[in-house]
Amino acid sequence: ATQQAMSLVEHDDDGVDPAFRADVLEGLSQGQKAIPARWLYDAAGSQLFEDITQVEEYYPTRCEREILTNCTSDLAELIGPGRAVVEFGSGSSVKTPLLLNAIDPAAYVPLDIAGDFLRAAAADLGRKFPDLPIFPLEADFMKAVKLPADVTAMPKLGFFPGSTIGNMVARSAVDLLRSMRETLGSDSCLLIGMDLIKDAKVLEAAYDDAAGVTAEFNRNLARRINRELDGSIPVDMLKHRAIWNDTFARIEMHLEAQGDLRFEVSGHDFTMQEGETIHTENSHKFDRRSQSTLLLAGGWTPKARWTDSKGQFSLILADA
Ligand code: AVJ
Repeated sequence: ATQQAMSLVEHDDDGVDPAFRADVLEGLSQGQKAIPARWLYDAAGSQLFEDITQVEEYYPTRCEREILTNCTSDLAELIGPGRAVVEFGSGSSVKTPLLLNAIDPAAYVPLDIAGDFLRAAAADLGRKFPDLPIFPLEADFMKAVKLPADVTAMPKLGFFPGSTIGNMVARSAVDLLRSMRETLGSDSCLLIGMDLIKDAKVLEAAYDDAAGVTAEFNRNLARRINRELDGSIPVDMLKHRAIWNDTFARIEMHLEAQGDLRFEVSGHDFTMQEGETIHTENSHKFDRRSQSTLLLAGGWTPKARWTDSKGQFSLILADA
């Protein structure tokens, strides 16, 4: 049974999250313009991301699904039944049934910042699992969250698939892992997807697909700014770029000005020179050791690890 979604997200009278306006105005005022990646996920952006998971070049979703399909008996054995599964950034929850079927949980708490998307996905999952109590929570998982009272007594399993942890620089990733541990408790465990370092060509193709879906996903951020923050960004003058940064072991997404631009956002003037970029996302990649280091720094002890048949992606189970 799916409960009514609770919301921990603020909205102004005009329906805009004030943190969005603050992040955009501050981010566009910096030398290297940069906007935090989480603002890519409004309803349109969340849908575009779902479309990305279907394109040939974007391997992570496929690989993670392969892993989840093949490790179900391991998961049943290592995690066991009766846990409350808390999914951070649940999105469309397409991978969730694989996990829920494997471990027989007592409750499911999907947590996402895109409220409408969250509600639709939770209702959908409720139809697939009619006997499972579902408590959707509209929240920014970067902040510590208070879980619904109904699940506080249950042991928790955090589920953080998709390598979303890779969106954060190490220091924020460690903060997040620590706050997850606080949210979930000291008898919890965490099942986390982490993408692996590989050939730069493969990575750049995954983040700049031939059909241009990722480009639309990136440009949607500029459209969202225009829509919600009364902006005049000439979206068609921004080119999508996906660049492998080897020093930081990450793919970076940028929006590059195709000419000298001037525009307004919320009554503030901004300019971009031709070639200047807005940095819109980092997607860090890992190897086995950097994964362990990050998890341990965040308070989690790796316990089991699986990769797909091509060794492109990994799923890790860790104990609090
Ligand atoms: C949803 C954060 C896992 O980094 O691979 C996909 C987002 N950005 N293509 C990723 C994304 C461009 C995705 N995560």
